[in-house]
Amino acid sequence: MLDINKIRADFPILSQKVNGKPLVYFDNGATSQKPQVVIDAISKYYQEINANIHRGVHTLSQLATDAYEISRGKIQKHINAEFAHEVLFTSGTTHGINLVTNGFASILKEGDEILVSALEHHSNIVPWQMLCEKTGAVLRVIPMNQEGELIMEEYDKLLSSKTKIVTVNHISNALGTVNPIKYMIDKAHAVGAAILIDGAQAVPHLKPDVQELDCDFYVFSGHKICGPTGTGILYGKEAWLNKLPPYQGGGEMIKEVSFEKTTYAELPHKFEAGTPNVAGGIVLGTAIDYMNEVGFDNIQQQEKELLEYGTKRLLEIEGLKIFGTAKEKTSVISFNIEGIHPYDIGTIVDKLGIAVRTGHHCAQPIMTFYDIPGTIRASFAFYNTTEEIDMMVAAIKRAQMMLS
Ligand code: 7TS
Repeated sequence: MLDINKIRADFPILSQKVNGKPLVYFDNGATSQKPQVVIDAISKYYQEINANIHRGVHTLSQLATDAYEISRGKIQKHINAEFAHEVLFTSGTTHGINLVTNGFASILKEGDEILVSALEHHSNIVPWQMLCEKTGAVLRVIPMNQEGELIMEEYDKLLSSKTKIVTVNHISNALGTVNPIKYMIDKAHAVGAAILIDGAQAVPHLKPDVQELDCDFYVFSGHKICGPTGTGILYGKEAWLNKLPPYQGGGEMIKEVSFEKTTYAELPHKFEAGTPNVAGGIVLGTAIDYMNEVGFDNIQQQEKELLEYGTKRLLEIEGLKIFGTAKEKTSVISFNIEGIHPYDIGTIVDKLGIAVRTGHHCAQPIMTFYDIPGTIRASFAFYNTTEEIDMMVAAIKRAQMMLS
């Protein structure tokens, strides 16, 4: 069991007041808060070893390079990648997806098909649409049902020899649905298609095993797992990363440059042009260490309780409807209250110290499916408590009284 008070003491921001009220932070789907070890590691890096990496022979450059590569190794181990060079540092999930779609521009032909799920965040829709525009490939959508689950019979029907790549999130940011990705990966491979898993909302809750999953690409952001903003990871199978062309040209991604011809560096450097976010990459390793110290079993146990308690308490509110009632769900609750715009509730509860997200959550097609302008989303992390849920419920009831 988690010692929740001890965990909360690791996060200085959680003891702050917002608008004169104790902060209740339920916007973890947007970004997680940072523990003191992560905050300290950032200043320690700049105080002690700041230097550019993979270049100077001088001591600081070597220290920074070593720390960066040690962090890559930690992430490799965390997701169980076969090789460290399959783990690419990016600026986040969006960057990782764009790197892959950019690479597929040289692979896809007119009439090839890309399957995208109905549950995606815009960052896993728009880059594929841009790829279709470039190549003449066709985007097909794996539909969802009222519960917010993808319909696997429809997925099976959509798959064909025309399918070149499938893209789906591990967990939906707007509804919390956990998708049956192992099934989807195996089915994609059965027709010879590649598959990308957007793990942005999964890695805060679980440890993905990319070898067991056998996915071709797995992307996530560092800032949602207690790490710094501007960090992220693209895992790609070695064979795919060797096949894809570089994303950006520049320093550090080359073997040799002449005006006649340039040859590219080996993995992972081929995809890491320019000076990277050195501090961020190193500290992402610190964040992953922290999450593992807390323990993913503990994290899941705490979040399961929050999901169950939160669902029960929220449903006590008259006229409240939850969107996303999948059997497999993580600690995200999206809801609306009859006759009240989600934005109005969000604004009032903020005045009472409660941070929730309102709107379409960068997943407009889901809102269109339910024919709603948006939802109020409470997304819980392991450092949240049932007492905080009580505070949110009281604040929502107050907002409801004021608005009706
Ligand atoms: N994919 C999913 C499933 C996400 O939830 C997000 C961010 C992204 C991709 C993009 O990640 P980024 O780090 O590159 O921006 N989701 C959210 C959210 O739900 N609220 O704010 C950001």
